Amino acid sequence: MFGKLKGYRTDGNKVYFEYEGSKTSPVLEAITDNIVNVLVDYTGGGHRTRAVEGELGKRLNAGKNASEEELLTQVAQEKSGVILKTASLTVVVGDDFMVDFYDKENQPLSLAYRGTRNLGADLDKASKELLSKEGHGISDRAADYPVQELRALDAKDCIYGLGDKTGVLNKREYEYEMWNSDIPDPQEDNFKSLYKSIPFFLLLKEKTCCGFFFDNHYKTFFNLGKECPDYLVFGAMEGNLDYYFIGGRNMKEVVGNYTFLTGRAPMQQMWTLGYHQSRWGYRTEEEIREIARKLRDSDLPCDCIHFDIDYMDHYKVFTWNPDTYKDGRQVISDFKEMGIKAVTIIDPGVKLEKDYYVYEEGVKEGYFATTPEGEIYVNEVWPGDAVFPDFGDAKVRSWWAEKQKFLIDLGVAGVWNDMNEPASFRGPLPDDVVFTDEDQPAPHKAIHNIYGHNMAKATYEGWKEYSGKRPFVITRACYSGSQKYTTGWTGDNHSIWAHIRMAIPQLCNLGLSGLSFVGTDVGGFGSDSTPELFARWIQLGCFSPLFRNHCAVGCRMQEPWQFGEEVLSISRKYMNLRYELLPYIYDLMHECEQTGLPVMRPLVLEYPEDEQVRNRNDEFLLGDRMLVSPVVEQGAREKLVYLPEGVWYDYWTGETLEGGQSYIRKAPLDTCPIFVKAGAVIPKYPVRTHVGKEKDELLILETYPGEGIYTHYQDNGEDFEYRRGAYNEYRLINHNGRLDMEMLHEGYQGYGKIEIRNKSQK
Ligand code: MIG
Repeated sequence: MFGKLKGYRTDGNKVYFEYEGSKTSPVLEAITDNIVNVLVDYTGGGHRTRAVEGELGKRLNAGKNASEEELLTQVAQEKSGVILKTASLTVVVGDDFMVDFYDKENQPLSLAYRGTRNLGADLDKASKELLSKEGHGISDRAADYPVQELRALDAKDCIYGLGDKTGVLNKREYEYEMWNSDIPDPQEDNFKSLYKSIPFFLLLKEKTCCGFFFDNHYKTFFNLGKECPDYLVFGAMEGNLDYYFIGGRNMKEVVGNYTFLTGRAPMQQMWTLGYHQSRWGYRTEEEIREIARKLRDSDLPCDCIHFDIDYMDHYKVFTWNPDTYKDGRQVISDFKEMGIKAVTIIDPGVKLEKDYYVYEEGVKEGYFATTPEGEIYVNEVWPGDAVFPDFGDAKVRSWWAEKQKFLIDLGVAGVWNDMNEPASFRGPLPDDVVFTDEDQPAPHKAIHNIYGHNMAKATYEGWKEYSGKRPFVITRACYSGSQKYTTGWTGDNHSIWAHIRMAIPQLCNLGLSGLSFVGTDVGGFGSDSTPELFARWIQLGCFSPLFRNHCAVGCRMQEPWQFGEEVLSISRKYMNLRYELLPYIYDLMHECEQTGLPVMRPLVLEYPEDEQVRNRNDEFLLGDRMLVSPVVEQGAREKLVYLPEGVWYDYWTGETLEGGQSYIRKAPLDTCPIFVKAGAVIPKYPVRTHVGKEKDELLILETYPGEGIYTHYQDNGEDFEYRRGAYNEYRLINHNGRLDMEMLHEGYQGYGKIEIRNKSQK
């Protein structure tokens, strides 16, 4: 539809193209050496990015050159088209706005698709009606989206990322939509969307890797070789074609560059890495106190109990139920004595009730979304009729930020944001409900996918300002870039084997999508767990960045002691192991803040050239040196484990195993197979009931035979002092168990004692 390329002009790092068949001039802009933005400004509004923030985001949204540096080393017309070069990329732009990306060795990273579109045949209306009588949902034939981009696929290409989607790790051959959705049915592989919209994917070819971030927060579509094996297509019904092509020398660098653009998850408080206990349906203060007592009496480590909607007065946010939970103050301070923090749930829906302060304040200031006629828009959620804060307005965000004081003053330690798709009981919010998108009104359909993002941002800003600590926010809905503000959990899974299996690719893809600090509801949210399923899920939870056991009211109770002695002791074993591994996981979070690399990694991220790992759904790496291969099949007492190249040690037996092959490993109910790479150093703490009990007295360094370098990070685990230099960094060089230690940075009190433990070779 663009036709022949007529000409181009440059403006700094931007190149505008003119086509015979199109009034809009597409623009390419080098953002860094490795990131090129492609914009076809159909709306005339330019960029409206909410994912890229800070100075970069401001410049993009203002239509200015994103970078002041000269990034384009060459722009020249040649036979094949206009050639743009940066220090790392070559881009060729030709007729019909075909854009090809190459690395600096001229290896193709991603080429435009030049063939015809294969839309296939559509069903006629009568057949559709007949099928729908028995309840078959017939999805529309892949629409010819007005905003779309087609990229060529080679036979071996794999695709990863896209946030929290269900199904397998490699998204090639599948189709997805980005539309934040709360669907209570058990999530299946064929679900097109879940709660989060992260329109970023990695395209891994045999030798190269690149990424595409389609920054359009209307509903967007991704068909990844399903429509036709020769191409992938992403598109939208509205908005702009506004995407970032992201290069890098390998998969890790592409993830790094995506998170450079959209931001990296900041350090969390150390205690947030501990075990969290939760349930919807701790109906009274007495019930929740009993849980805390039981945790301690059962000798289980725990740092936090979550207060679900039960604690609120008629589900009114920023209130406590005076009958069942009093005012919260006493229970929170008693928990504190026990080393247990309280995290409370906060939904966006504000109860429509005269004289309820949150409602009255919002009405007075005009903080709620309205109908196109200007009346406050009402739908139903837990409190009954409810209204929706307009988080896209900075004033509303400051108000919401200030509301957090209510919780902070009571001693609450963090906030869990739920229902922020936003979910609603009386049908979905209509497309035209009026919200704000920063500087202008915007219909619901334009802001839906960033509603959770904006709510999390408001919450984060409130906690940052008023608590003085690193804010701990957990969200259900979010968008690209939300990792700057919040951690996440994967929503309402079920206590079924299919869902413990799903957890691994889902968490791995979230990590590749920038949201590193994530977890599933351990044990499963809906349905009833079995002792065996729970034991296996605790093992997986032990290695998930966020380790929270949570389940739904009405389902089988799911605390570790509900399944008999054997499962209780298995739970204790893995919860204790989690506490031993805290400094290792903390180091990974520090690495994540620096580089954007996730804590929990699919094997393909570390070994992208190994074809054996490109479709590996049932194991993962914690960092780059610990491989976890959980059992996710009922009845299995063995596990087929694949180890990538190199030498590995069985964590439990010490046995040496040569990589590049598979092994059948014993996995009785109390064993989750774990392997550590030769030369590794794993920092550990002694087992403790909660973080902060014994303040960093002893550090254990577990060394594995071989050569390796490891950097260990230490700070106060609480606030932002580390950004002013209050941290230590130790460089540890492992020569077969002999450790050389060097201080790379010294800005915090050190350990009382450092103990080296050589794991010997068997
Ligand atoms: O639809 O607050 O995903 O974790 O326990 C129910 C009650 C609303 C959904 C969340 C779940 C939470 C539940 N909430």
